Amino acid sequence: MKNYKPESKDTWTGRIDSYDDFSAFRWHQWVEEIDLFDENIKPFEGKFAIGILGFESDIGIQINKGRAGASTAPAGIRKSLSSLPCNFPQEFKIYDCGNITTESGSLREVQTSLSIAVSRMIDLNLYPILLGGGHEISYGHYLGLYRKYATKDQNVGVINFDAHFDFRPYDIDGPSSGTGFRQIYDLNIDNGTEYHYLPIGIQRHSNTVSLFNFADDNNIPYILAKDIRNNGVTSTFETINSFLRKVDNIYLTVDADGFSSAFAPGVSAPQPLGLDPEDVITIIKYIVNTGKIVGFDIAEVSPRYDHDNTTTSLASIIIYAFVTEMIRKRFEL
Ligand SMILES: [Mn+2]
Repeated sequence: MKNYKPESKDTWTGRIDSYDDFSAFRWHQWVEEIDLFDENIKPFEGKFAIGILGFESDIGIQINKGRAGASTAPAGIRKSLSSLPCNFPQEFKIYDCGNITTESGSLREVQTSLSIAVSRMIDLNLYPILLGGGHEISYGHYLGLYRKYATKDQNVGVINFDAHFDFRPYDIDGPSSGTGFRQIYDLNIDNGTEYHYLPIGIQRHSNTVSLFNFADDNNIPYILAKDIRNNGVTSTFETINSFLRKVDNIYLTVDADGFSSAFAPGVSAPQPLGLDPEDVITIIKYIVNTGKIVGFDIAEVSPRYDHDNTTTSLASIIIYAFVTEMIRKRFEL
C-alpha cells in the first residue's frame, strides 16, 4: 500500500530480566511486528489485542507554519514503550502494525492511506493505538473509524486533549494540523451524521475569538485548562457526562501541547501553561470505563525539541495508562 511500511524486527529491544518468567517481561518482549497488508494475516480471535501504528508526518505542521519534528515521534515513543512492564494477562497481545509515511502524495493522500490502515486494523480485530505525527493524524484516524462505526443511528464523537480547537477553516491554505476537527465537522455534515466534539484543555490565549464563536454557534462544548486547574478535575465530569450521553463511539486524541511545557517540552507548539498529566490520566480512565472509545492516539510530540526524552516518556505513560485501563475493563480485572 502507498505510504505504508511495516516496522523492522529490531526496533523493539531493551533490558531482559528473564526469558521465561512473564511477570518479569517488558513490552519489547511481547510486541510482534506484522505487515497489515499481508494477505495471509487472519483476524485476531482472542479477547483483546492492540495494534500500534506510527504516523511519520510533519506535512500538516509545515502547512500550518509550525516547526517540524513530529515525524520522528513514533520511533521515539516506541523506544519509551519498550521498557514498560507487561502488567497484563498473557491473553493480551500487542502487534506493531508499522508506519504511515509521507513518501508520496499530498496531505490528503497520506490521510487516505492512514484511514485505510485504520480500517484494516479494525477488520483484523486490532484496537488502534496510533503514534503521531502532527495533529493532521486526526482526520485520517477518524476517517478510518468513521468508515467502520458510523451508521444511520451510530455516531462517532471526538474527545481531544489540546490547547487548541484545531477547527480552523481550510479554504485558504488547505487542510493542515490545525484544521482536523473542521474537516471532521464537514465530513459529518456532508453525510448527514451527527458531529460531536469535546476539546479539553483549551487556552484562551491560543485561540482566536472567531474559534470560540464557532464553538458557541455550533453548541460545541469545551473545557478550559484553567477551569481544571482552578476547580479540580471532578468539576469537568458534568460536561463530560453530558457529552458521553450523546455519543455512541468515541475517537480519543491527545495533543501533547495540551500539557504545560513543564511536562511536555518536546512539542511543535510549547505551552507555558497547560494540563497536568495526572488530571488527564484521571479523565482518560473515566472515559475508558464507558466502553465507547474505539480508537486512541497521541500527536504533536517533537523529539528534536525534547529534553532528556521527557515528552516521549510522558507519551508512553499516557498510552500505558490508557491501555492498562482498557485491559482492566476488557478482562474484567
Ligand atoms: Mn492539536
